[in-house]
Amino acid sequence: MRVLRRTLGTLLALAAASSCAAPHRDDAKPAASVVLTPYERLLPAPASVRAEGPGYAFGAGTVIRTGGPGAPEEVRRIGELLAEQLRGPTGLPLPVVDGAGGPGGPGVEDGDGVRLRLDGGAAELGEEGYRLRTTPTGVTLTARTPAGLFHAGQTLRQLLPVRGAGTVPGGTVTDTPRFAYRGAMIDVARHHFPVEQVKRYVDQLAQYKINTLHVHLTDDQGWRIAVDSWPRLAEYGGASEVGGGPGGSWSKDEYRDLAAYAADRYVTLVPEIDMPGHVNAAQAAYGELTCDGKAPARYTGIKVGFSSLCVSKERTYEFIDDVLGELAALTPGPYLHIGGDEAHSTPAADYARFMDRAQAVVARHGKTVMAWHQLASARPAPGAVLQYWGHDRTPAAEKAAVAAAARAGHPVVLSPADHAYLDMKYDKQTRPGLAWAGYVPAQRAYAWNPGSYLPDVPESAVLGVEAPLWTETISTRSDWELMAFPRLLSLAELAWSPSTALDWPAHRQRLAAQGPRLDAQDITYYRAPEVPWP
Ligand code: TNX
Repeated sequence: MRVLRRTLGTLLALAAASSCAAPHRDDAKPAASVVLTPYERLLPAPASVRAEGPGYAFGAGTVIRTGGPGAPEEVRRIGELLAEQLRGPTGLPLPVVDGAGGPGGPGVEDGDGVRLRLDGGAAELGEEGYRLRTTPTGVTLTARTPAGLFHAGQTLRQLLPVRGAGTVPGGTVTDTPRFAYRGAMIDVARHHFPVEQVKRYVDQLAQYKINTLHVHLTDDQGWRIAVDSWPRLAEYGGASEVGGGPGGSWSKDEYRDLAAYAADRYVTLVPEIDMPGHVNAAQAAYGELTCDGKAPARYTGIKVGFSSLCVSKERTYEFIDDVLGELAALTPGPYLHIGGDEAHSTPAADYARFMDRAQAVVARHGKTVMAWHQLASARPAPGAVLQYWGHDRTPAAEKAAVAAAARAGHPVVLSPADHAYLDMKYDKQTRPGLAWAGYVPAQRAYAWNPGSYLPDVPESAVLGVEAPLWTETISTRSDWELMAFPRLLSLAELAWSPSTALDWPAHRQRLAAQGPRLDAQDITYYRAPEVPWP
């Protein structure tokens, strides 16, 4: 038996010494494109691959089997979704059958095809891991949880050709994620986007095993979610956006529909109501939310840090209780994000006082607080998750406050702006985007190690990573995708793959191999010059 654990790094005999992409090496230069095997193309790189024996050829008779009698309905649903995702590219009918009713005959579970199996005993696969085993009779996906089965299906998609049926090579992929929180964020406040566009992003994220979508729902320029007890928030506060466009907002039914769509793809939504700053749209709708009681005009520029809720007014806390209460009821996931960034118009003592009360409101509604890392310098509540968004030039004291919070048990999500911000321009030619944290070329998105990025924040304190996309300069689907792709894929790999698999020369080949898949899905992406696109 030939046991093979090929990382592309070894294959290319490049950078054998590096376990993580180093930022300043020659490999920013263009590379030649290399033809990869299907296993080598997988992105994020799996934890382990053993290529072995002949593979399974998809054909007209291939069925998707979702288990015998007693298999949970959820497995059936995962099988249906996988079939849908595979039918287009393969051109095959791919009926979904349960073990008892398939062409293999009554009681037969082991017929040819794709088999989905939940195995509660597969402890080594954890909460989201899976095994994908391919022999000439079929492909068996095994996981301890439905989420793991779903991820296995996404791996299978990548093992098949971009177009046509093809053969999945023989062997076994055994794969578990490095981090539990693998996130992206979309700012629907600076520009309004319809739920349909966000669903499209959910599909793109899930494909690369990203499991969290943080939705920045409110900011100075717009309030995008209906709140029954304060209807003018969405009606008036939603009718604006950067640049003076009409804006818009989502009804609760639309939000529920999005949350359910995401949940079906094992993506959890983290809704954010940013406070005590970034609230001009709310104050424009309700003057009582300011200290002097006067509603400001709506704002369509891109400055930050000028608005603040009135910390000394009780009405402020009735407002956040109503808003967070309604949002908690809409939210299946554990977290409510309460922002807390750039509160430049809120004195530090007021900020801490306000955040104490806001965190208590979140807890009262049964959710866990998530906030930008400025909360670390106030008083984060037990269990609160801090999202770090600093960069190379962030003062050491600010990083130290995050490290101290991590030591006190606060999980940290890393979104370093000079690596993970998808709204930073790739270079000076990039038309959309900002550059306050510097340019973020494709390689830079990959060139950091979340496990050792922040001084004194050990990997064990890192819940995961998130790639935010702020939309001050982004108002179309194609600009959104242009900024996200390919950098989002690099973040996805940092979040999922073991640190030993991280290697830029290999990763850029994997990125290149995704190009035709992105093309086939009509996803706009930046043809980053460091990547040897075919
Ligand atoms: C900083 S990141 C912000 C946002 C801006 C973004 C633009 C963060 C927590 N606050 O308000 O949209 O920069 O890159």
